[in-house]
Amino acid sequence: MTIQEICGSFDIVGRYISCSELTTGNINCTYHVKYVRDGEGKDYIVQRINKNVFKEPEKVMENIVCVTDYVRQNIIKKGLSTKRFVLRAFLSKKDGKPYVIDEQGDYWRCYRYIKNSTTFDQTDDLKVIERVGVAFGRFQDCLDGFDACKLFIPIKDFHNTPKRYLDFYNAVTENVCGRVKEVKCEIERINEYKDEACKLQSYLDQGKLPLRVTHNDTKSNNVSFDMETLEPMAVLDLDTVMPGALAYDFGDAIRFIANTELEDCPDFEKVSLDINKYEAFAKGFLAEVKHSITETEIETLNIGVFTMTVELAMRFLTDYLRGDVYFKTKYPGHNLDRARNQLVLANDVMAKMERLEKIIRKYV
Ligand code: GN1
Ligand code: MG
Repeated sequence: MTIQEICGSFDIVGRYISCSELTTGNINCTYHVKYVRDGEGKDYIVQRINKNVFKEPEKVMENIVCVTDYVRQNIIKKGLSTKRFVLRAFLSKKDGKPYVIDEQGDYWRCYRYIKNSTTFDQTDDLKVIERVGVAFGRFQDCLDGFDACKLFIPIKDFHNTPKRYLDFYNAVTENVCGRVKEVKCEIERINEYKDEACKLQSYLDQGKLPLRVTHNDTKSNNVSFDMETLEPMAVLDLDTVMPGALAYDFGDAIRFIANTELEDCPDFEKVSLDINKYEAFAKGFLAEVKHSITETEIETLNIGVFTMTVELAMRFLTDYLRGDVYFKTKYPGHNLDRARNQLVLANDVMAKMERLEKIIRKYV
């Protein structure tokens, strides 16, 4: 099926004009589609779900519908626009499902593109960073009372760091591409971080942390902003919503937005944790969650930053060792660059831990 035919299978009205591929995501294939209806432009986001990563796409979509329906009710209560502050998945004309299956058995979905919106891969604007924090914090707030256990687990053990270590060691042992010899130092470094990086999981195993609905992919480019007012609006990319620890979302967001460079920048000597960016995000996020956050959650936020950074380093390196089969790559050493970048960042996070703790205490 062509993109035009896919769009035609959803319950959207108007005339198809054009489509262009968006290349920021590492997993799914995403297209920005333009329609016109009654002389007015209408835009949509159409995505092919990666079946290699999401084995049961229909259940991923059930999660998304369930979560967005709940968030929508709370957005209404807050007096905000549901068109701009929450994603809407369109339904198939044929069977009313929130996806369409093509002749190859691939699953496609379609969302409304929020008019006059933009996203940030990286920014030096601390106000914007604070607002990314507000958006992810508000997402938590809008899911307050939602039973996380109702959700399907789209990827098992997604942030289970000890399991990620096992997977990594398997990739090292199998050494299918013969790349282990190039990355001895990185393997050693990941090993050294193991005890610290596995702490968060042990808090969870001991039942010390509440299970929340977490987003699990809190990169700044997963928040849409109003292009003119720079107001933060809907949280995007809900594929990995599932039960988890608040520190996952805090940590993942920080490792992305407070990195002085993009996560795949190969100039590793330039990579560090920008304390001002850290503080801006923490301020926005904590303002939204401070009435519900527990003391143990507060204690684990920065462990989450370290854990998420090491985990990403390990996932990128695992994929490099396996021959780049999971993340999309733009050049042969791309996953290796990403892994090295995250290791430099993890090291700097550790070095700045005391300062990070002080900042958290300032805002709770
Ligand atoms: C993947 O495709 P994207 O950018 O939404 C990955 C995340 C990583 C991220 C790193 C399902 O997300 O876990 O943090 O790349 N998503 C999945 O950029 O593995
Ligand atoms: Mg994602």
